[in-house]
Amino acid sequence: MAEHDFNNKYKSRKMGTKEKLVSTSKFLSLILRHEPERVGLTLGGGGWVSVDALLACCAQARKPISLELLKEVVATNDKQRFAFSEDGLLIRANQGHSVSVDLGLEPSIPPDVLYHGTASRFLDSIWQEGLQKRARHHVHLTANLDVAIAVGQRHGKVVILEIDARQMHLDGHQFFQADNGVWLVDSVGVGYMRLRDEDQDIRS
Ligand code: HQG
Repeated sequence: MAEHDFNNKYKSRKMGTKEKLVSTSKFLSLILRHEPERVGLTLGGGGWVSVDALLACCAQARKPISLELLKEVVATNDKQRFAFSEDGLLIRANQGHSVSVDLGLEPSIPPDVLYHGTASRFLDSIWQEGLQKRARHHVHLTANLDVAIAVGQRHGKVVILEIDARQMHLDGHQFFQADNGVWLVDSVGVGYMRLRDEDQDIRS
């Protein structure tokens, strides 16, 4: 379900708990990453917003979320998309923003190899331009092959690019690790990647 389909789903009274958690997560992604103005919110420094303000704005916009549900979404989210501040008063999306946000991440040394899952139909363009961040703030990479496969499958027939992160780092490219473990870079040049062999455990 696209984030934008939340409205219709949310109205359904038949929603089970898991479905409610998923649709609330999608709605929170929409608000905390892309369109905070949809409920009259503005993201503060680091992408943080007051939990009280978030809940009040959602209620005002007729998309009420209880504090209990919010806590459950944050705790159970499959990709740890959201985080509370230590005092629990603020909340933000850990990564994936399209609105301008400085997450305040410090550069980190990446593992030697990282993966990027994408769709085979994008390969021609990727071999021309390298990996570009598109609508997001960064290109997203992962050390976990299964995660890369799942991310690529969202776009079509999955292919996995193996990124020579060690060499990129040695050449001065900055890597950041989001709070949920995703690795973020500005772009990846063609010279740093190769297609992972198809006989090496790719599920399609
Ligand atoms: C592709 C999810 C053509 C790129 C995941 C990708 C991730 C190019 C698509 C996070 C290209 C952008 C990000 C080029 C890049 N030519 N296509 N030169 N350069 N692309 O969704 O990495 O569920 O913005 O390969 O877990 O798929 O949102 O990026 O296929 O961490 O929490 O352009 O989104 O997290 O797609 O996914 P996306 P992504 P969430």
